[in-house]
Amino acid sequence: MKQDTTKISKFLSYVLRHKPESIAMKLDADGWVAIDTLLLQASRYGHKLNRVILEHVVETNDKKRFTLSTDKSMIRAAQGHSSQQVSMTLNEQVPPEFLYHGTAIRFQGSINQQGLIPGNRHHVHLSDNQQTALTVGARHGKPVVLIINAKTMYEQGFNFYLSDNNVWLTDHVPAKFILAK
Ligand code: HQG
Repeated sequence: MKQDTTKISKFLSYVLRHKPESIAMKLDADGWVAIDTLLLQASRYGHKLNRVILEHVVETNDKKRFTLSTDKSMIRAAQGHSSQQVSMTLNEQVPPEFLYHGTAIRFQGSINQQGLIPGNRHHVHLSDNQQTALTVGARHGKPVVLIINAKTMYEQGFNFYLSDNNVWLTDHVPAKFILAK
């Protein structure tokens, strides 16, 4: 069951963040799609999925990656989009004094030069705690946690956004705002 839910979660991330067109589906600009449409298109493309399983995956997802609309008729990915169909209205917030970014030690030289850049995603992803950042960094190799002077950035005009699942997002973190731990 755990394996199945992980597989479905990965499928949902793929179609709701990156490639809705892979199952001939369209997202609206805020990333939403009707669950009925998703279920229909998923089954047309050979993915076994129904509403009960979908809601189970959404509820049990370790990082709350997916959000249901209040009436449970729509679904979207909370963050992490690369699809050009999506330009989400972001929830702008004042950040805490420090935010954290976990990365691999081998990226540090390049980060010191360029700062943090979004790569394939729409934003740089930051966490409000070091443990989460460490886990995020470990996905890429031997991890290091970078401390970001978020408050100072904010005071200098950088915008910060908080996703549905509490990931902090910003466009770019210039190197001068990064302190290595
Ligand atoms: C690195 C997962 C070289 C950056 C996680 C990271 C998170 C640079 C990698 C979410 C760089 C991009 C995001 C530079 C940044 N030079 N490397 N100038 N600037 N990088 O996966 O932050 O499972 O796109 O440090 O839990 O690791 O998708 O971003 O190592 O919340 O829900 O480039 O993805 O959540 O990697 O992870 P990623 P991320 P999900």
